[in-house]
Amino acid sequence: MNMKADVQFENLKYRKEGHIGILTLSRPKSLNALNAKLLNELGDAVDMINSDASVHVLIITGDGKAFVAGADIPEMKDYNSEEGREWGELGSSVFKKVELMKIPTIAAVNGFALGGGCELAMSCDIRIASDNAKFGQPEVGLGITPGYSGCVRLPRLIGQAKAKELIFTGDYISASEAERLGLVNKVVSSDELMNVAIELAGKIASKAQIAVRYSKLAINKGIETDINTAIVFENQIFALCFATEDQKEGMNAFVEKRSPHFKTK
Ligand code: DAK
Repeated sequence: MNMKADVQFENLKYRKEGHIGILTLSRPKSLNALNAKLLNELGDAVDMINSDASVHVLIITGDGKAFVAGADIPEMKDYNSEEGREWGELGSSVFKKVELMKIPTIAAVNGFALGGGCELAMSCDIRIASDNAKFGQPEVGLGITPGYSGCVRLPRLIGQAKAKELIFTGDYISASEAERLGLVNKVVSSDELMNVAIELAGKIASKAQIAVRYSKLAINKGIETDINTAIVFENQIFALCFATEDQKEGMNAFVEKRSPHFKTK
């Protein structure tokens, strides 16, 4: 059992390295399949991390040979439609929480990212994959559709045609193919995965955090809305930066030819 503050987890491990939070999904005997217990814990962990101002970037990864091999098939197989609805709402709300975290999130995909696992990775801002990772939305082979935004996020990331091919066939793709399609940012060896993810997180954590978070907000809102509204929103967000100490510090440091010391203020 892993314990942090007053939150206890059975299926998650959580640790911090400086300003970086590292959350590991840990049901390795079931390839970290998402059951109700794990989904509830993931939601609690996100709440906990959201309330910790010292965490600037979150990395989500998996224990063992999978990132997440999907939703827990034995757990859901006998659900009636009401139970299926409740369970679907639980997962959707947790994934939405991940997407809406104000801090940047990085999925360090260490193996299978299938179904709900691919959807969890897509709920993160950036995906780094190990070269043995596999991605796919195999739901139609189980008689269901992707239910945690696969039909929504995958076409936005890789385009409709490829998303439809992957979802209609249930085929798995390699990490390098996922990189080629724009589903993952970078592929590295398994040994290097966490180092690369931590290095990337560290680089982000060294910048002005309010500006990083505003940028995330402007990108996410911009994608959801029409271009003119998105540009107005971006302009408002840009203007707000001038109310921060970090903007003064960043620009003064440039003029004074020194490194900035940001305070997230
Ligand atoms: N659920 C539960 N257990 C799983 C699992 C899963 N998704 N995937 C693997 N496991 C378990 C296996 O049953 C096995 O357990 P034991 O038999 O040892 O007890 C253990 O993990 C190791 O798996 P394998 O022995 O199969 O390992 P292999 O390396 O041979 O194969 C594999 C790895 C990933 C290719 C294979 O395990 C596999 O095909 N797994 C299923 C992948 C899959 O179909 N995933 C998609 C699940 S569907 C919804 C929203 C979302 C969803 C549904 C509804 N609503 C809004 C209502 C999401 C759906 C999904 O994600």
